Amino acid sequence: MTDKQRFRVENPGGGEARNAECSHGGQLRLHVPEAPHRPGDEPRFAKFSQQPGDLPCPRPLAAYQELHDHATGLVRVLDDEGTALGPWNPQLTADTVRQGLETMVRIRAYDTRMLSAQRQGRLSFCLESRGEEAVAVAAGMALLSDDLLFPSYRQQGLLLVRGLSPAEMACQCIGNSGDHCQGRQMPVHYSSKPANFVSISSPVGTQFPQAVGAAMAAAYRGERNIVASWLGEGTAAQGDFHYALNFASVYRPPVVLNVVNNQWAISTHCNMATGGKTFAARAEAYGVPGIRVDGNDFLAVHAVTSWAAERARQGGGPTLVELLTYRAGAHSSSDDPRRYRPNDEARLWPGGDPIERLIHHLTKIGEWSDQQQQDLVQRCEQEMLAAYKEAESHGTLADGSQAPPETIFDDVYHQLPPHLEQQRQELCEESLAEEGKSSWPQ
Ligand SMILES: Cc1ncc(C[n+]2csc(CCOP(=O)(O)OP(=O)(O)O)c2C)c(N)n1
Repeated sequence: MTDKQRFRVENPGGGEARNAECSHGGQLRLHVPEAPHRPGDEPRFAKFSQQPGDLPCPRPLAAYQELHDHATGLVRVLDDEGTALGPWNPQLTADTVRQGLETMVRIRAYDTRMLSAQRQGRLSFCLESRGEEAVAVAAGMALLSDDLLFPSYRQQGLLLVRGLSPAEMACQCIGNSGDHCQGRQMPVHYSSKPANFVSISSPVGTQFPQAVGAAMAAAYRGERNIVASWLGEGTAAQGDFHYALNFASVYRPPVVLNVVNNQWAISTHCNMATGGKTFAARAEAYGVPGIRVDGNDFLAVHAVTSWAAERARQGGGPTLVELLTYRAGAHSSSDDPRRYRPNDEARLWPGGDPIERLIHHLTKIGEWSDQQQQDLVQRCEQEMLAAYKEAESHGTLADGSQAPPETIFDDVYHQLPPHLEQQRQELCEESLAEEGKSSWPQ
């Protein structure tokens, strides 16, 4: 081809700009974002330019246009000195804030215990929420217990807020007889009907349209509960995000849609998931209010969730919330982040650590001490050790504990069709022949 031209691939992260061939005339351009830091680089994060008090707290039924600055800016309550300031301060009692701190420390201790069990070969897989505990715990505390939750796999803190026992959660990860799904779900795909916590699904993003649909149903039936859902910023590049926002924009159901922007989707940096300014700003295109909040500021997350929930309860419809945070742990127990990002990124994140920030705040107002913190950490570690031991009393990976094969048909159909009933019978006969080899309680 004689008219083949070369086009330029912009690479704002530095390094060699890549060239590619095209068969058109002229200089075409393709923008391929690079992560700002890779292993060996010195991370340079800009400090948050927004301060607590910079953004007003609008009335719950404000027009979405009134939240333009909230969608592009950052709602904060705790300043760098640990003082709670500004109109978004939720004015929580010291007891409530201490309860938030305790739940965040408990979930971190749970995650740590599960990772250690996985490393010892006692679990096949697990996934931490380290560094972003405030996202789930503060939101969970701001919502009502009837509100229906459609989380992603990193909001296990919601389960502790809703009173699930860590032993029950650990049984789910082991997939033993104490797991109400009887090992038929992947580890960390928790679900709990009493907690109104809908099962996590493996294909990321499906929960957003489901949550919008559930909120539409709640409004249609005249129920009182609202719905909340969470997904990661990487997942916000999926079609499901936009399907959900479109339905939310048309029917205005009572739903709080949260994008947890923790900077990384496994090894893919968040700048690969949006070419726009912020994730929250996408809401404006749908005529929905968008709010960007410091996700490591427990008080700000509580306040923004309360605001969005109140708007939904008053008939104002959906809100899109972007929680700016940092995934301090690995993506999962199968991931090694040292291969794609600098080791000290988490330490240098301008939003700090949510637990440290709340300790700082409580200490500053005279409601917490070093001794209380030490006691709390010790208590939580002991609790999680005991919970794990209790979970293992229902079966472990090592003892070959597995539900009998014929149970794959349980809880699937209200009435099993005849051909599957026949298959079940055949499996039962095989299981009988194997009797005595299984440690699963019959
Ligand atoms: C539809 C689909 N595509 C890909 C995957 C594989 N996968 C699992 S988690 C993940 C990264 C998601 O990142 P993000 O949405 O930012 O959430 P985070 O893990 O950071 O909380 C990917 C690609 C999947 N489970 N489902």
